[in-house]
Amino acid sequence: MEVRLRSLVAIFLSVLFVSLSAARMSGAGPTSKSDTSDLEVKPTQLSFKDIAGLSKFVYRSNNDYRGRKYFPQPMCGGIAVLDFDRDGRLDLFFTNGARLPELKKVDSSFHNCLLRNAGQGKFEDVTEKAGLSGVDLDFGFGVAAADYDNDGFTDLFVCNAGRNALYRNQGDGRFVDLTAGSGLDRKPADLLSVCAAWLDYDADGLLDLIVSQYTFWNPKTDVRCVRDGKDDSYCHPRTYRAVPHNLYHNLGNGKFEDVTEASGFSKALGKGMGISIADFNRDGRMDIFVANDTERNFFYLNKGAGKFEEEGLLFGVAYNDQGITVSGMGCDSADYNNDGWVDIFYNNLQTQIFALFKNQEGGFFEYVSPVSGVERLSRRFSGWSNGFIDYNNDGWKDIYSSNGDVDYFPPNAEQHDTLFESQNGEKFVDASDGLGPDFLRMGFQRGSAFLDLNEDGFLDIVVTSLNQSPRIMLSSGGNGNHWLRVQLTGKKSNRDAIGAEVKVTTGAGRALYGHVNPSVGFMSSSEKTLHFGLARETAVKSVEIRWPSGKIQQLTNVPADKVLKVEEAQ
Ligand SMILES: [Ca+2]
Ligand SMILES: [Ca+2]
Ligand SMILES: [Ca+2]
Ligand SMILES: [Ca+2]
Repeated sequence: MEVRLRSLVAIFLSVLFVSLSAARMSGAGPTSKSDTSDLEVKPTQLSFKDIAGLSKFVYRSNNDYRGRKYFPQPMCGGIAVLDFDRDGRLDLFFTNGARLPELKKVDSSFHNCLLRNAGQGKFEDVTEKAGLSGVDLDFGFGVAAADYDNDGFTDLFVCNAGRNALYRNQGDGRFVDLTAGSGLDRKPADLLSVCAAWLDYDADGLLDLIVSQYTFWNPKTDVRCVRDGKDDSYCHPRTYRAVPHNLYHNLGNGKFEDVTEASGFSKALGKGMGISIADFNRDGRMDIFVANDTERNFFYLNKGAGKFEEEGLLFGVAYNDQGITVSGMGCDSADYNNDGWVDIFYNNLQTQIFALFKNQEGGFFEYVSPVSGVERLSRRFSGWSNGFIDYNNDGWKDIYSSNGDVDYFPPNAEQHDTLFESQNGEKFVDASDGLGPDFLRMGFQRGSAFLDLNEDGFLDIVVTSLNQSPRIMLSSGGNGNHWLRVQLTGKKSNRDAIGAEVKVTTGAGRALYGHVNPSVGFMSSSEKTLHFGLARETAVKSVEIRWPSGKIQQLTNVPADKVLKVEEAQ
């Protein structure tokens, strides 16, 4: 009965949509000129509602800003999405800062936090039980979630000012810190690790790890900078030296080998922020993009046999179109124009222009911020985390950015998030204003992660903001568009299937592309499930999977509006 009612409602909505579209195309109807342009700018009216208040938890990102400024304070509040207890519901983990200059988590306001999803939009703080408060760590930044030992339980790697931490999920609700002796413990003192990403660069089925390093820093060597001769300010990054990023090869049995030197990573010195993983030139090997802060960006092309070559300059992603460096923050890689080639986005500070790079068939990237509208839309925002998400399920990936300036100087220090909606895979319009007051909350937004929290087929967003409660924003959904979500489990490939590529062909022949890469945005890990918006289509002709092992698997005639679970064929 209910199903029938829903179908009737769906039919009614489709008819309404078709009539509206027809009216718009013919120019008929009573709409004035401005009404029509409004319709064109915001064809859908989704909104986001913050449900964090439904749950009792004390976590707020705490960067300990109390007047005296310390260099890393603007970077606080990493997020990971993981189903740590495998009950089918996605849980949330947050990183946190430390007391300065002590550089210690002196009380619980600095603890990291694990929120267990109890269903019905409610979360339960299980940090203590899980052993994840991080009391023995210092100022935390990014977190990378993945099952590095292929036992079916998602593990965590947490980046810090001091030592980093590898937490193995024991499968009984507890995590154990297994960093000591793993090979991930040999980090030089004071090396500030910002982000990390898991990938299997040699396709041996074991997830390897890249860590973006920023510089050498500690509270004693922290440089004090002053603006206009009076106010303490965050120093320009040039105050600190650039360093190489680190690559670690997973040897199995909880051991990692630092292959920074052998892989070629040690040659490029940067100030690492976001990391993105994709096979950008489609040679079957996973490559790595790292956004650097005021240094050129790095594009590590995987040459096979454990070797990488940094070819950012050659591929056109090292600088912006004026050949200058910007404050690169978070980044994401996905195919936003549905041509089968993975593109790159990163954000940066106000006036610098967010960067959208269109992949020209694996040969080079074209800087399309000006022609796509991203230049005009991003000019007044300082962005940190971000991601390509098809929030309205029309089959075109939109661009989300978490915003807020580095420093606290007005005007335009506190900012709101933005969502640039893709019109046709080429042009973007700013849809932020229509997304509701929770989406538009002002502040210093930092980490972000995407997931379908309530499993309604519309992507939800979790965002941290400096010294504020995080927002857990549910999408209203309900615009009548259809979707398909694809959940992959590797057998020969890494169990998380990180690096797997999926091509969805709809009934009408439209091709959509995605690849598994939880390292999205800044300091954060999003869900691993791939999400495809199908617009008005209800049928998928085929789903083609290219596993990291190289195996190809195809499914045909897949129904829409469901999660398709696929295990790698043996
Ligand atoms: Ca595991
Ligand atoms: Ca490997
Ligand atoms: Ca879209
Ligand atoms: Ca949802």
